[in-house]
This record gives sequence, C-alpha cells and structure tokens, in this order.
Amino acid sequence: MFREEVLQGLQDSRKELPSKYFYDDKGSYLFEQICELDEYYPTRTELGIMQANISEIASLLGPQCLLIEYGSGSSTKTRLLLDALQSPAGYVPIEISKEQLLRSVASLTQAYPQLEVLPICADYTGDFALPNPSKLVFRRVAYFPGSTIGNFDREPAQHFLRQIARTCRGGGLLIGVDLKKDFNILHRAYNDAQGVTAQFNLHLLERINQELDADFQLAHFGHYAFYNPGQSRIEMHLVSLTNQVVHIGEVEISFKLGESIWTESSYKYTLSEFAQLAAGAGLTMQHVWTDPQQLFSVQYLSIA
Ligand code: AVI
Repeated sequence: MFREEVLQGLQDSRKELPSKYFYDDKGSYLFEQICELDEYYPTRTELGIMQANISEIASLLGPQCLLIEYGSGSSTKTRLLLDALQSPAGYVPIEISKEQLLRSVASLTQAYPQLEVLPICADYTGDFALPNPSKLVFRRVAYFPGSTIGNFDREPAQHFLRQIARTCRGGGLLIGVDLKKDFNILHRAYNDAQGVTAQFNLHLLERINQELDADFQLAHFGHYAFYNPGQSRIEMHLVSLTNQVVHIGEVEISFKLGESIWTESSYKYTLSEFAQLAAGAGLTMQHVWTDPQQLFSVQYLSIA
C-alpha cells in the first residue's frame, strides 16, 4: 500500500504524498516535539480548553458512555476525560500502530482498573467492527481531538464524519477543531524557528528511502509551508532545490528546480463553516468551548 501510494503520488503531474505516512516511530516523535513548540499553539490550547471545561464536557457526554477514540496514539489527552466521566461503559481506542496501542492499553488498564478497554488495531478511516462491552451502554461518543479533521480535504472530511455518525447513532462526537485566525500566527506555527516542522516534513523522504529503497537526498529538498486563504488551509510542500532524478527501487522520478511535492493540508474553519460541514454529515453542534483568543475549539456534536 505504502509503495503503491508513494509511486502513484510521485508520478502524478502534481506530485503529492499522503500525510498519514508522516507517522512512523520517528515521525510520531517529531510530531510530539512540534506539539511542545512555542509557535505551535493547537496542542496546549486544546488541553487548556479541556481542562477549563472538563466537568461540563463530562456531564454533556453523560453517564455510561462508550468512548470511542479515533487514532488514539498514546491516549494521553483521554485521561482527562476518563478522570471526569461518570461510570463510563468502556473505552475503545482505535489505532493503526500495534506497538503504540499495546503500550497505551497496558498503562490505561493499570491506571483505570475498573474501566473496560476494548482496543481495535485498524486504520480508523476504514471499516471495523465495534466490540460489545459487558456494561450497559447509554450513549456512544466518538472522540477525535487534535484537529486531525483539518488534515482531511472537505469531501473526505464529510465522508469520515458520516461514518462516525453511523457508528455513534443516537450519541455524539467530541472533536477538536482549529479555527481561522491571523495568518501570521498560522505561518509561525508551521514554520518554527528551530526547524522541527521542516524536519518532520523532510522525514517523509527519509522514510521512503528506508522502506522503499529510494535515494532522496534530503539536502536537495526544502520545507515550504504557507496559508492559502482562498482554500482556508495551510499547505505543506517539499520543494526541489535543483533539477534532479530520484530512484525508488527501479523507478525513476524526475524533479525540476522549484517543483513541489504536496505533503499535507491543514484546514482551518470558522465555527459556522464547521457546523455546516458537520450538518451535511448528520451531526448537530450542541456546544462549543474555545480559548479566550478563539484560536482553537472543542466541540460536542450530537447525532440523531
Ligand atoms: C496532526 N495535525 C493536526 C497537525 C496539523 O497541525 O495539521 C500535523 C502538523 N503538521 C505540521 N505541523 C503539525
């Protein structure tokens, strides 16, 4: 799958690579470093919103809810919710990395001995069967923090929300959504002074070298991220700094000087734009929490 998607993406007239491939061990580590940067406001802002409003959030989710986390990673943010929820019926972390899933399940079961943890090792955008907890479920609630929804183009984002709506019929979705703001704040967040985001972006080429027998020279590509206001998204690219030919196994890919590989989009929404997107997928905005500067939002949407 990785090889096919990489070759297909690089043989297109507009070269692109799927951003989901950033997250191998080193990529996940670099992303954690990004989350700690002064310039990268989303992580700490979302955490602050959650901390400030956790009792209200927990009471909206209600007692005996089955919490289903899409792309649970290390489940660190989830602990805040698990601490506050009233007798949760269970926790279903969905994570593609088996090692990460096993690690987080082990530490969660230790920290929450009463909680039934029902892990699913899968790509959360695909199909999976939801396990049945032994406790009575009053409401299924999907949890999708981090504004990862911003990394989906609009149509796939709506498709994914529709999938959540099917899984959690009669329940809801708790989601982190990054908001539109001053372009300069956005620009800094994706062009940090230490160059960690550049390293994260370039690591995709390193991963292709390691896993697909390729010979990308990282010094021959440059990190380029900007806000595209017409499309309401940050676009992240790797720009070829020279005319060059790269090999992926037997396949040759040529790059002209200045040609780019589009590696990620990160869409930013107004509250009403997101409410409209969600409504199209059958979700109704119930409550929105933001920070004082309105940089980020945590939203609870209900599903009929
Ligand atoms: C995971 N995702 C929400 C991040 C974002 O802000 O779009 C990924 C990222 N890319 C560069 N910096 C962070």
